[in-house]
Amino acid sequence: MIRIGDEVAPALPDVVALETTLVAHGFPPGEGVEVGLESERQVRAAGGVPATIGVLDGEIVVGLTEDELQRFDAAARKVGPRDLAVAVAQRAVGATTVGGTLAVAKQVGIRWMATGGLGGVHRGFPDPPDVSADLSQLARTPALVVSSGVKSLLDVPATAELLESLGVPVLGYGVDTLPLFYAAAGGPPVSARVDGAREAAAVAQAHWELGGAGLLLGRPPDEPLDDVEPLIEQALRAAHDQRVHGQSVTPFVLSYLHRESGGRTQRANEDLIAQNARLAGEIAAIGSGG
Ligand code: PSU
Ligand code: MN
Repeated sequence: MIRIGDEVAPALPDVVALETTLVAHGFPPGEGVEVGLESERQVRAAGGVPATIGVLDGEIVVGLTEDELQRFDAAARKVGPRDLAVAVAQRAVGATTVGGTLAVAKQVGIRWMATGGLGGVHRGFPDPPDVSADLSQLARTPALVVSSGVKSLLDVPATAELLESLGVPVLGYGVDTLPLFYAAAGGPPVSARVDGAREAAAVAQAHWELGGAGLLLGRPPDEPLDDVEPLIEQALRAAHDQRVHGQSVTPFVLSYLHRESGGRTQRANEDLIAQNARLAGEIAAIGSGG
């Protein structure tokens, strides 16, 4: 049921898992694929081996080819941990979220992943009681996820609290607070700061030796946007007024922001995804004992 690419199988300790939801649903039509390919290039440049993961033709593919990746467009199903089996059985094109990708990584033994921003507790909890399955899957998967923290359209302090409850270390990459996706400053405190890829890899290895599972490493974007919050509030209001809910909220809000910011959030999002992929590649190369 799981097909592992030729390049991926022999290199598992160095492999960085990449997701397909951001390819299919995180950017305007046609643009997500380039973001995914750039992430792969960044992982390679840093000495790691990328494995972009998704569901295709009744199989879970670990290490999609470029041609295969082209099939992950807006028509793809968004696939979290609960949706993997159904997507396989129904032969859907399934774009895996962070949670969906981690569930696959767990099965095949991949220890590293990169994304833009982790999902979490949506603002307004418990009405609706919308909490991303990224969190529960991270809590049960021995892998380190590099991201620009938690997406700031969420309730980031509540998400940080829940990660503590779940026993997930929240590390800051050279910072003491969790990055806020587009913004670097103003987030809740991290559980520990690490300075450099080597220290991040050492903490992850120690956590796994102690029977721990997932870790989050928050890397602040190199060129943060600090003025997006009013637009986020506007986007969330629009989502509410248009009765957008469940899995559609995040893609709706991201595309609203990309459009209404004149492309600024889109460029920032592309850049931070590439930066996170590079760092994950660096950590994977070190973490495997290099
Ligand atoms: N990071 C981005 N863009 C995205 C995502 C992450 O820069 O679109 C995706 C990831 O796949 C993450 C998902 O798992 O958003 C969270 O969706 P939800 O809130 O519905 O769980
Ligand atoms: Mn949700």
